[in-house]
Amino acid sequence: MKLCVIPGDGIGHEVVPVAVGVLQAVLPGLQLVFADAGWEEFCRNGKALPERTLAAARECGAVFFGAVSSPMQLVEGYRSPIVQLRRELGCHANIRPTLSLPLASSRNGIDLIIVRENTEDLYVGDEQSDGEVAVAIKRITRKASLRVARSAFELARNAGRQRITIIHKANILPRTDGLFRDCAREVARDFPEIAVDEMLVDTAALRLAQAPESFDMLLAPNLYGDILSDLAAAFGGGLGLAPSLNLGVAAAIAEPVHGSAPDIAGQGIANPLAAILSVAMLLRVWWQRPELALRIEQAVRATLLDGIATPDVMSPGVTTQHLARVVIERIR
Ligand code: GGG
Repeated sequence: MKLCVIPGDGIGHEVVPVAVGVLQAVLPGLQLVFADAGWEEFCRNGKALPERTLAAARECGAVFFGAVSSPMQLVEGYRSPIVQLRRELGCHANIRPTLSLPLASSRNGIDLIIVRENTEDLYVGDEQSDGEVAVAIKRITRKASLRVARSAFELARNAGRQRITIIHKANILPRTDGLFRDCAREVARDFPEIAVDEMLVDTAALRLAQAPESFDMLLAPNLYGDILSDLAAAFGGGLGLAPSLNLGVAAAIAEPVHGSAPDIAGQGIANPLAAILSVAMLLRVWWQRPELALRIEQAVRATLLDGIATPDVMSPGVTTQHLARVVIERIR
């Protein structure tokens, strides 16, 4: 087993090494290949995703990506390395669970998964501007919509889930979002045991804010999935505890949902649990080792139950390193 480890920017350098330590506690034989990507790498060498990093990721198949700080304004030659990496590795589905956790969550009873299409929609950033008019292309294809829907329904079947809610805005965007919705409905016919409903994205945002426990799984186009999953994460204890897995046929990228958090980078207080829970997803879904994933998840839960967390969850909190050490002790 080989893992390509890309810490990226900011707190990626802090949470990724400790999450790798947790992974090694359950998988001691794991071979690691470290690689660079991100804004810091772009500033050093002029490429946010160097060829050698892409080659290492392709060779390993399993990738662990930390965080990236893409600039808020146009920088010639720069493209988001994580968006490129997801596309280059064909990771067409982004799986983002939110779970009520002890100590951290503001509500009980939440156990939902958002499956987000990962390769197209406005999120690819296909923009043009002449200074007066700016245009972004929202491209939705039948192929990508069917592919992500099938992954979502297969995941639902394997995880024993009951219902998938298809998210769209087809009343305003009947061609693009309508196509996404119709493809999801088409795939749903092959999974009669899973109930299907649909919801406009604005209604889904309201419902998520009011009653997140009422959802089981949500299937969404790229941009809506990005936004709704951050909203859902607020109930799971915030972005510091929100894991994700980018899933493809030949590769998977485990990736905490949070970004590089420049405001706290370098202080040693970043919450490593999103990164730790992301590698657990890699174990469960990609390496098909659910028993090892469960050991990590139970250790995280036990740590929180003991009242140990970083400052984003409680005050005074412990350091990143301290929290990871406690999780490893609970695993052993
Ligand atoms: N770990 C996910 C992450 O870094 N999120 C921030 C993000 O994706 N920002 C957009 C970008 O920098 O490309």
